[in-house]
Amino acid sequence: MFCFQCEQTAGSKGCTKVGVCSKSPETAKMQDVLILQLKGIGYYCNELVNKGEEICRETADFTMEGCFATLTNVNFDNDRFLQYIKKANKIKKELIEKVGNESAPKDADFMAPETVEQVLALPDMPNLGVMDDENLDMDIRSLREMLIYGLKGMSAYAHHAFVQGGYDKEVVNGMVRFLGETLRKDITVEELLNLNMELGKCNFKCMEVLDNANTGNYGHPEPTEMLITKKKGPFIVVSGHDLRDLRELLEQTEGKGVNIYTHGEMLPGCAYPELKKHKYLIGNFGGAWQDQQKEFDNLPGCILMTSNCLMKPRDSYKDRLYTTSVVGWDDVKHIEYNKDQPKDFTEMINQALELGGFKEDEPEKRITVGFGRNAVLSNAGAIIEAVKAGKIRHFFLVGGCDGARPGRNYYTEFAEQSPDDTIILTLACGKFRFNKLDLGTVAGFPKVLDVGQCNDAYGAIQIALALANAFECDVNELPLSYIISWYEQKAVVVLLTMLSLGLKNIYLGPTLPAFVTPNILQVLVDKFGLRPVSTPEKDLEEILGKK
Ligand code: FSO
Ligand code: SF4
Repeated sequence: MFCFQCEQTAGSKGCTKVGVCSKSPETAKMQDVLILQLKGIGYYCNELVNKGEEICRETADFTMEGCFATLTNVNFDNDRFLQYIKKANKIKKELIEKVGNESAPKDADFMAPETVEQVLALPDMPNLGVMDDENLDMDIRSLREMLIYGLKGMSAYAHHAFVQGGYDKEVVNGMVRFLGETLRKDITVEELLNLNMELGKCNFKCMEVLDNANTGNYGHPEPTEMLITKKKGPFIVVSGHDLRDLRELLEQTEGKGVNIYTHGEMLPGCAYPELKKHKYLIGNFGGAWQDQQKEFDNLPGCILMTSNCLMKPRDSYKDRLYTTSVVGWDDVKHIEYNKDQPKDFTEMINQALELGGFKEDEPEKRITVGFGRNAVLSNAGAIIEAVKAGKIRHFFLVGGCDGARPGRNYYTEFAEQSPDDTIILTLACGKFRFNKLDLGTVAGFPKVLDVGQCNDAYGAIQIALALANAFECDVNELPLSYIISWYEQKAVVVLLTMLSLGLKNIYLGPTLPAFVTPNILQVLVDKFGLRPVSTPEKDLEEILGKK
């Protein structure tokens, strides 16, 4: 196996024996095969679009779901991958019948064998996996993989949008075109750079569609105080990003005496009016994803993983863990997706009741969440005045993924050391590094404003654009800096979106992606002012000293 798609990749070079994330070489092979199939599907779908025809909904759904399943910490179940591989064969066959195979690039028409053993026995071949072709220029490989990882990230957002009624043709057409382009052998660095930027723009649209689906279904997040301590009684912990799953679970637990805690990236779900109206959505349990094995150990309740990040489950809670949607782990109970019907959570609810839950209440602690774009911009007048009066000197968007590697204390220290007249906007699970610290208020606002999940980068960008408009300046002239932490592929596509929108001087950490070669890094530095984080002291001085 060779995988270097995430930040924790072995030795900052690549996982070759087993994934640091626990991905086995077998699962890695299944994923490589599926990705190769999806590249071909992308190519034929794009041909269909070029002929003026539409991609059918089933193919679009499948492409997003298949790609999402290969994202870090999502699916580790080889049998589930085999199902995807078989379906990919079927879809591709139909597509070839429709559009023909005359000018297809090599391996677009690749059909995979249909048993796990046969897939695993496939020899190394061109186009399969990252190191498919020894002679490929490393900068081309770097940008091609960046495009593929970005596509995995966008597929996750598209999938979340699709299941909530947010289907968008522009996003689907972009997805298949970019997938198909990754098969081209004659592609240049320049073309790949442009494709990455186009993907960034396409993902902005995708995040907008998801934002509209979320706010359309559940209303705009509003500042809400959430409990972060345990309450007596049976409970279910819901993790991941899928708000539809949270809603369906809340509807099905109504009146049953089961408390619902959000976990990880589900935390912002507590702030949506149509979700928080359920009074037994009582709070948030635990911290970021990398703490789950410790936090779930012997948990007297059930856990539902609706998307990433899933870690290898310990035996002490494997029997009470449930996956749904694209998530999977061998021997862990899986709740099937019902296209038009709610999922059936009965077994999990009954098990939570049997387990009995926490025995007593912990002393209460609360944090405030729910500063989505609407909540922040409804205070735009007061914010602008506070900036003009010198009460707010600078904004920092400190957001992105958390992770297990040392060095992520940077983000905690950055938040702690940021001066008292600065505000921190935050999003995604990186916020758990500092969102429970009491950092006080600035000009009447909490110092830390939680904008939401990683996909709410859309909302954060809207806030920046609205402020630039109000101050009648370019967005890069705002007193606003981006301090981004990355871990998996959604962070890659969000970064591409920020770059494609012309946002400059982004600080990226805790380490730079292994898939970015020195030459490509230099392009990103020269063109976009992208820079690695150094120390909080130095970076704060550099940023604030400049102003
Ligand atoms: Fe975190 Fe995991 Fe949202 Fe990521 S839970 S690391 S960027 O999957 O998706 O922030
Ligand atoms: Fe390694 Fe990350 Fe790939 Fe897992 S997803 S195999 S940790 S690079």
